[in-house]
Amino acid sequence: MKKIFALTLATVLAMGTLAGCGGSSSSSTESAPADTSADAAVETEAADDYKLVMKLSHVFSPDEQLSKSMELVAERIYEKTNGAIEIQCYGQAQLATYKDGVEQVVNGAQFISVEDPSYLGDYVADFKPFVGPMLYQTYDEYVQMIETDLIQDMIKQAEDYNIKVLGLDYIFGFRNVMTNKVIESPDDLKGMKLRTPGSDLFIDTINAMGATATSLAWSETLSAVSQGVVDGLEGSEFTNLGTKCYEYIENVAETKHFLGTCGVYFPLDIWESIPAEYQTIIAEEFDYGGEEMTQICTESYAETRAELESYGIKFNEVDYDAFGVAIAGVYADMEENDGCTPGIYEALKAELEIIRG
Ligand code: X3X
Repeated sequence: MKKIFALTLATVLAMGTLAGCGGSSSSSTESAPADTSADAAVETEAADDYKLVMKLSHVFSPDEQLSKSMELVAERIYEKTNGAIEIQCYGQAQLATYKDGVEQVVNGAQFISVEDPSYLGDYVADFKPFVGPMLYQTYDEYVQMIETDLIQDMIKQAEDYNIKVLGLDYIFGFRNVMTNKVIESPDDLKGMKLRTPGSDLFIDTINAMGATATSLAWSETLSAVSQGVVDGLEGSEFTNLGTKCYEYIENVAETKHFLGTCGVYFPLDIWESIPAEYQTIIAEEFDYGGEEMTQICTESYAETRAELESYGIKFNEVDYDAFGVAIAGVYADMEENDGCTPGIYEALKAELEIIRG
């Protein structure tokens, strides 16, 4: 296919004009301007023997949808580029993850980081409130929020730190509190140590909710629960089932304090070196992969919850308003101390009002 494209392009170039097939870099909303230079042919010919290998890193286990979705996206990209773009997926923190993973991207390693968007907050502060506590009531609200100018502008700002955001909606369910006692209000969390990922947003939020946040890598988490180092953790039902949390805890308090989601972060300097036709394929497949994963998790939630209940997990509602009051200070604190744009929380809520209609 590429050969035909190259011959066609060479023919058109020989005719002097190249109308309307400049391709589009997914880093902008408009198509890139048509390139009528001879380089276009050279660039496309270069694509014939072009080869790029990237390592993709995340913390999820093979049984979790995120692992499966990343493998699917990598396979599709490999096939559609005839092997020119090879993405090797490494789960369960075999490579750098969390803050360290995002740092690899910033430093321009041949590395793709798949992490919670709050880790982008170390570079563009407003990504923290964007995924802040108790903001979203549905997956769809979050997906629509991503498309707002407010968030698209943050995505553009991330490029100043060499981060090309290729997706933000690898959603794996709302995160709830998982313990061995019934939690209904912030008072019930007093004196309890809960494991969180090492994201400042998570640590600040769990502390505000009444517990003492203890940040641990996922790989250390369940042993810490079983040894009593922590009293519980927070995470989604998909995490619960996919990593067998149900063998260590029996109560899930439905705080829905975070939407569990991951973004895909690609080094911009490497991105810009990739031929446009391959950029388009990569961007489209990661975009589709997030949509597909969100759909799979939406459709399988009831079955996942039922299976957890069959293993003895007991779900309970919580005093949602009391937790809402408890976490309100997290947003104020982000604006006062974390360099977030003053009024960003109000701006996010205003966007949500429009989305909710
Ligand atoms: O950065 C990506 C997620 O925030 C990871 O969350 P974490 O460390 O609670 O892991 C979730 C599990 O599903 C991983 O198996």
